[in-house]
Amino acid sequence: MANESVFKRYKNNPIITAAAVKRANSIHNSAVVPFKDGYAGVFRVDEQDFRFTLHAGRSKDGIHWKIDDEEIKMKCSNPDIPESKRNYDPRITMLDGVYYITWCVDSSQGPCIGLAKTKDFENFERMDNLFPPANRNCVIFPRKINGKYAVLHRPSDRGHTPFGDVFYSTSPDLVHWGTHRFVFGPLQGWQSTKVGPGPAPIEVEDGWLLIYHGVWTSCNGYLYYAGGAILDKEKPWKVLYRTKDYLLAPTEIYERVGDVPNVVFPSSAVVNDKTLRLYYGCADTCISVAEADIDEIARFIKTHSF
Ligand code: BMA
Repeated sequence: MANESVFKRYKNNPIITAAAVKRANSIHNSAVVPFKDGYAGVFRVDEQDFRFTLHAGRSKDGIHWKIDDEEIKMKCSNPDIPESKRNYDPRITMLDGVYYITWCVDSSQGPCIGLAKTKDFENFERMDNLFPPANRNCVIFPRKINGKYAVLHRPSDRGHTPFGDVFYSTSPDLVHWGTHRFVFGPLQGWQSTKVGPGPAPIEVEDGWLLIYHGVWTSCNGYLYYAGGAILDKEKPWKVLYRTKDYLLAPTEIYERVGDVPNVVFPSSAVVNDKTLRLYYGCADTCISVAEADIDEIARFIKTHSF
């Protein structure tokens, strides 16, 4: 089949633009979860003074959103937790009724991983940073694995560098992290510069379905794509399948044109019945969704694997 595509974009993309938030320059790579009888989210807003801030939002249908104009003010009871200069690219995972947010914190020493929790998307409590610099992406698995909290993350990135590999780490308490395992790094083509985990992995029959971003360097700069992998259920650092072909590429005008052109940045996924709805940032400017049957995604990954 020519130009085979598993994901179908929503016809009214982009679903969220800077118009949704006062003082926003752009709103993009953001995290959404089912919440009560609708959805809630933590959104990356790049403000008009170019501070990057996190804002809470709510929606009945996951498409039409009410996003707070004010940034989230996190309670922080530990004065030793370093202040964050910029906050961006959040992911959310729900564990036992608590929503954990991981995101990239720009510290004086470089990008590192912040951690916070909420039960209601109104009160947020900042926890200790999950990893020190340099680390730019992190997402928590939706259940403990072998009795431990587990994450996928992407250390080794001081700015735009030609290296950036995905690692797996575990913790007994979300504070102390160890048993670090290399999962995968860049490979030829659209994922040859760097890769990073996207939405929280989803448990499927064959393992953990991970949607990730891959970056290619053209003579005109970086291009961001979405790919997929299936990781072993008990040893998720073992990659069972990984896409040679991308799942989603920047092809639409709103993905091609914006503050950073040619970017699709997958950051959260919601599954309803068998349909996976992917939320992704477009050209560092706005947010779109695309949907696919979850079995079809798994089949595509398996049949288009290295
Ligand atoms: C990455 C991150 C993302 C961004 C992408 C493209 O390094 O900073 O937030 O979408 O670059 O600019």
